[in-house]
Parts: sequence; C-alpha cells; structure tokens
Amino acid sequence: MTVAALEIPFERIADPAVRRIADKVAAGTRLSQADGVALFDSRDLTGVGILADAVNRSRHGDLVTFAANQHINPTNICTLRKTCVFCGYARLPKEEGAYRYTIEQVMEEARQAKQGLTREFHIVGGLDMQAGLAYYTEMFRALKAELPHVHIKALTAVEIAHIARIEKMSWVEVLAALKEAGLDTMPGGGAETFSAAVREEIANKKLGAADYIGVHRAAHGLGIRTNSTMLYGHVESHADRMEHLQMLRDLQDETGGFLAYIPLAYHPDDNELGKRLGRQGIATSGVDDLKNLAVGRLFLDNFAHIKSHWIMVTPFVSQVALHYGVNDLEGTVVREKIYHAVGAQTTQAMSLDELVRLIRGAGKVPAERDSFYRVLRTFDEAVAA
Ligand code: V47
Ligand code: SF4
Repeated sequence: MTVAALEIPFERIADPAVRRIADKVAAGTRLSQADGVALFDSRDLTGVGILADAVNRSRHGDLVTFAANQHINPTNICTLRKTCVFCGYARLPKEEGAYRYTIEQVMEEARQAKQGLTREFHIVGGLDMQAGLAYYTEMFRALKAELPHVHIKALTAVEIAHIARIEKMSWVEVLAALKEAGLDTMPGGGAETFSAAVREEIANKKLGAADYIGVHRAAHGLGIRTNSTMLYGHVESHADRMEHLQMLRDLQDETGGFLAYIPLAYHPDDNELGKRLGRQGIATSGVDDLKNLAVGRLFLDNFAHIKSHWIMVTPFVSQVALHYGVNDLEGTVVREKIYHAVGAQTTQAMSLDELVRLIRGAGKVPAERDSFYRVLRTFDEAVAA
C-alpha cells in the first residue's frame, strides 16, 4: 500500500553511510544484510529514523493503528522451562505457581470481552504435555460459540510443533484442525533470534529457525496469516539480527502471509539469562529499541506493518517510535473502568483514551483496526467508544 510519494530529506541525514543507504531506498533497491548492519552500527540514530519515517509515511501517511485485544495465557507449564534461559514465565508441572486453566476458566476470563471493546484474543502459553490438540480445539470452539465476533490469534509456531509432536501429527494436520475449530491467525512469538549459535546459548532445546519458518510456511499455505518477531538485546550481534530479518523477508517473498513484524526487547529481570549476564534491572536502551524498529521498517520492504509493543519498551518509547517507522501499536486496550473492575494493573493495560492521546501526541491520527489491519474507525476528534 502506498499513500504518498517517497520523500527523503537527505540533507537531514548526517552519516554518509546512512545517506548511501538512503540512495538505495530512493532508487527502490533492496537493502542487503550488510546495509542493515551498517544502520545498526551507525551513531546517526536521527538519520536512520528519518529514513524509516519517510518509508513509513509513504505507506501509511499519518495513520497509526491499534487493535483492542485481550491476552489469555491458558497454561504456564512448559517442558522447556529449564532451557529457555531468558523466560521468566514458565513453570514445571509440580513447581509453585504452575497452572493450567480448565476450558471454563478460559471462558471466565474471555467473558470480560462481553462488555468491553475486545475484538481479538491473543492466546499463547507453555509447551504443556497435558495441553494437546483436543484442549485447544475445545477451547476455540467454546470461544467461538459464545463470543463469535472475537478473532482468535493463537499459538506460536513452537506450540504448533509441540502439539504435532505429542499428537504424532504433521504441522499441516494440526493447523487444519485448529483452523476448523476457530483459529483465525497466529502470533509471531517463539522466534527469539534465529542464529544457531545464539539459540544454543539462550534456548538450546527450542524449535530451530528452519522449523519456525516451516510452521509459518505451512500456516500461510492454509490461508492462516501470521505475525513475526525477533527477541533482541541479549547476546546476539548485529549480523545475527540481519540474518534473522533475511529469513523473515525470504518467507514473505515466498508466501506473503506475514501481517506484521514486532521486534521484542529482552527483559533481563527474573530469568536465568539476566543473572548470567549480570544485567538484572538493565533493560535495552531506547536507542536500540528505536533502531530495531527503524531497521525492521527499512529492511522488510515486503512487510506492510511494523508494530511496537509498548508493554515491552514503555509507552513513551513506542510514542517516539511513531517517528521511526512504526505504524501500529500492540497492547491490551481496555476501557479504564472495565480493567479496574477486573483488577488489572495499569502497567498491563492502557485505556482507549490514553492510547488515543499517546498517538495524537505524536502528531498522528489514531485508528482502531481489526486483526487483518482493516481500519474500523479513526479518531479525528473526541474519543467516542
Ligand atoms: O516468544 C520471553 C518473548 C515472546 C522474554 O504476534 C521475552 O502480535 C522479553 O511473541 N524479555 C512472546 N521478551 C510475546 C510475543 C508477542 C507479543 C506481542 C504481540 C505478538 C504478536 C507477539 O515473548 C516470546 C519471547 O520472544 N519473551 N521472555 C523476556 N525475558
Ligand atoms: Fe518460556 Fe516459551 Fe520457552 Fe516455554 S517455550 S520456556 S513458555 S519461552
């Protein structure tokens, strides 16, 4: 989608290396992995941002979208609990804090959507041996029966491969059964960083890069659109980041099935890797957060949408990111009175009014979208729920 001509203010880009890349962008030449590394290496954050902003504006103008979604995590029991050393969420079955919802518990949580604005459930959890195909097909059927208007975005590629393994089925068979039960799209989690050396260090038992791509290819083949992610800010190099983005761009060339790219900032608290790196309390920097979003916008020329996850990088960095190539914001959006009534923390959800204010504060036009990025309503003036 192009809404305007690409206009790059070259004179505002200080670093000659970034200006050379701007020439390529202006000529419609694809960026190489080496270009991506040069952008990450450059100290001219402003120049990189100006370039990404120009590309974003040519595609989306001033429009910034968000979806009203509700996250549901049905189980935190995970067989990889000891080997994904960056994860603070998973538990072993008998460990304190371990839980697996019954379908009724999932429904109780989902019913909050009845009075609210929720149009999408984002459902992901651990690799739980007791959560096989029947658990999820029953869950999706129950959700669709009671809340048919809510889109189901569920299960990462890693969870799909796990279900396939425990059920002794192929990925395609699992995906087809889930689709039939109500699965609409899939989130992009589980990608981490594709480099084999990095995976060996942070997630040595997790589904490998080729299989993550394989599951997404299988989903796209069945008409299931998916998102993509990259976990950054741990032990990966700039070259590792670009190898990762190359694999995503290649699959997108092949299938066109990705909806969005979401770089995920590594959080070092309450996990083994953070302790090992001596990084507890030291999250990624705002500069690196903005760079990851901007380089994603520039390198992934075949992706329509770049999403910032404000829960991970703070609402303020996400707001600034709207000038660094980002056209979409992720995050639970619940009306204030509703999420306070159910006891949610303000740090886990943002009211619609707050989100709209944040986007407007960046000089942009907020718009609510559906899960396929179709605009449902724009907020030109007063917020009307
Ligand atoms: O795959 C785990 C990441 C992901 C940590 O597709 C961590 O729309 C930071 O993928 N620090 C799950 N990140 C979340 C995810 C996601 C989020 C929002 C939207 C979408 C989408 C997908 O969270 C995991 C992993 O990469 N993660 N531990 C951590 N310590
Ligand atoms: Fe955590 Fe997911 Fe790894 Fe399980 S597979 S330990 S839930 S990151």
